[in-house]
Amino acid sequence: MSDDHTVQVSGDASTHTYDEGCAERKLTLKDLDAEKITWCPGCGNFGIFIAIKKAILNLGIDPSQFYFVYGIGCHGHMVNFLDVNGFEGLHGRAVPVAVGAKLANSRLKTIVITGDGDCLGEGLNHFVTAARGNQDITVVIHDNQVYGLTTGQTSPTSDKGFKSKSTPQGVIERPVNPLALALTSGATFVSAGFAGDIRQLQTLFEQALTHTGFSLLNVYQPCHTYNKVNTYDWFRDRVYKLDESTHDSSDFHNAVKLAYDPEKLATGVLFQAEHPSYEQDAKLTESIVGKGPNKEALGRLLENFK
Ligand SMILES: Cc1ncc(C[n+]2csc(CCOP(=O)(O)OP(=O)(O)O)c2C)c(N)n1
Ligand SMILES: [Mg+2]
Repeated sequence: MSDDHTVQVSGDASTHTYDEGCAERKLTLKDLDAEKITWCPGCGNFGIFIAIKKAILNLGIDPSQFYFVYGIGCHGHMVNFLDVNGFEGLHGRAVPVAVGAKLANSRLKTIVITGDGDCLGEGLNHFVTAARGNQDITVVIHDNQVYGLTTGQTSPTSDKGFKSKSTPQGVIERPVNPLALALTSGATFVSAGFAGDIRQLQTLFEQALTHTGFSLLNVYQPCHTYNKVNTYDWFRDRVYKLDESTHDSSDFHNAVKLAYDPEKLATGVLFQAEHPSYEQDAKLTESIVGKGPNKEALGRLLENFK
């Protein structure tokens, strides 16, 4: 440990320091592994998982400063695989749990790992409300266009006409567009990545985490087992990277246009804006964790019940 209490953390390619004030330790990708992974071979979840672990090491932030909240689904099984503080609650309720955790302990980097079904079906209202509030959380949607864990029903992002065991004649509704929904709900960082491009995903995750306010990383993710249409090849034919030197991420209307491109899937940061987060606007940026109860205020409250 050096004089200024910095601790060496080594990623697989580089070394970083962070302020922890405890014994020296070196972290590697393996240190972030918990239980044996049970996702199907070829699942897009692997790419997202590796990108997130690499980002944690690369950012050089003590893993104890992250708080992951998981939805219910194959994606949510990451709670068992990533050895970082986490909580898995009710289906569709990951976003409000994360919002509550962030309000209670504003120091935490609070991340939601959710699915297209969890976030945009069961949890849709929470997603919109948190984006409207510009709550300071990062939402990663594992968008495999199917309900994976329950063995392949249609999800809110399944394309019109998609045939599954729940829609044998094809989906009638048109899909929810997560990017456009986030943009029009007030999200201040809206990005998209592809589970087959770990390097770009890592960068996007790091950018989303360092943004103040509501950030979305929507990941185009093949489900090798239950979605035989939106495969790695299908995505590779459609995804392209936004050119950072020419793309103006402050142009809201252009971002909406990109989100609705019927042919191609833009990846990168579609939109980013600086606005006060909910916590900043409501002056709730001081963590209440570790403070203990305000006995005076509590006493006044209890007086009302005498
Ligand atoms: C209230 C409730 N409704 C339904 C279920 C059943 N269920 C579990 S996972 C799931 C689908 C998850 O789909 P998605 O969020 O896309 O995750 P994936 O498995 O594709 O990663 C459903 C419907 C549940 N557990 N709880
Ligand atoms: Mg899904």
